[in-house]
Amino acid sequence: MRKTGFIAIVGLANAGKSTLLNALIQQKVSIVSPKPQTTRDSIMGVWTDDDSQIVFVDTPGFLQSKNALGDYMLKSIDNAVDDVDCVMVVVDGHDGISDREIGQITKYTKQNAPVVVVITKIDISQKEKLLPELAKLNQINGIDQVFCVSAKRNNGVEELKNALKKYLTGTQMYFEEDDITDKSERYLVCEIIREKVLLSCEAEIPHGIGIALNKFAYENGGWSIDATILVEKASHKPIVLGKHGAMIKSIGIHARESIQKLMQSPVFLTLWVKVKEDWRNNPSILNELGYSNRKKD
Ligand SMILES: Nc1nc2c(ncn2[C@@H]2O[C@H](COP(=O)(O)OP(=O)(O)O)[C@@H](O)[C@H]2O)c(=O)[nH]1
Ligand SMILES: [Mg+2]
Repeated sequence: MRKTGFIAIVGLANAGKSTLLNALIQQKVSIVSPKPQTTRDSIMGVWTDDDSQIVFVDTPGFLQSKNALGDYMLKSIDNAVDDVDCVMVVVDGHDGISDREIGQITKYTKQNAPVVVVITKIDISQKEKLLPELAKLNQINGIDQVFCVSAKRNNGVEELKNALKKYLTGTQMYFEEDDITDKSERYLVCEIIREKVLLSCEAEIPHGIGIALNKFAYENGGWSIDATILVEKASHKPIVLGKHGAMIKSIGIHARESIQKLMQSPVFLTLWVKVKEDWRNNPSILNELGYSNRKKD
């Protein structure tokens, strides 16, 4: 019988949580970009092998909520750390450990689940700087283990995964053996498109974009997908479109490539850009895009 359980992945925005999740399960389920607030919702990544099933719950980074979407993101962190077998706090080793992180880690050590700290990005961290940072963790009582990894280079990730198995307390399988996430294909398709917009457009478009799927159908030997990129301000639309439509074309090419990989069949992708002012405070649009404030059951 396999040991099973849930492990929450928490930490500051941009710490490297989603990259670590993808490395742990050896599949890309959570999108990654250099921009903070790339992950909006808790997303589960599932690892199943001969002796265990680990359900990792990736979360948006800790943030100062400024709108209804921010409230939703914070709520999804609380829901994720509620009732897990272990809380894994991810820290960017290259940035050093901030007081805010020390505070968060201390808070988690006072809750029920064991706390593990993972220092990541050691591929770009200097050893001399890392050691004093590690010393800061020694001051905190109740951290069960500390690991140093590079998720990007896949260094130390297998060792981490094996070490995490000891925290699993269940025996019930939560997912099928070949499941990799709790999210639907429709959700992953929208996330891929959002990732490509974040990666393509520079700082001008911070995080105010949403993706609405108008069509998702298998026809004529491939997936026919039609999606709208929602922007918050009229001035953002020409940025996403680019000069003579060059930007949206490039977003489309990259998105199609990744979606084809996900769906394992040809993809016909049509993208639109629409201005929806202040959509991040509009309950009906938030709901339509899947950011509804449901409680974990
Ligand atoms: N060099 C390096 N960069 C990383 C590593 N892990 C994540 N990153 C980068 O850090 C940025 C934020 O990563 P992401 O996983 O989205 O962070 P999240 O906001 O915590 O989920 C991205 O540009 C990643 O490519 C790592 O191990 N090494
Ligand atoms: Mg993330």
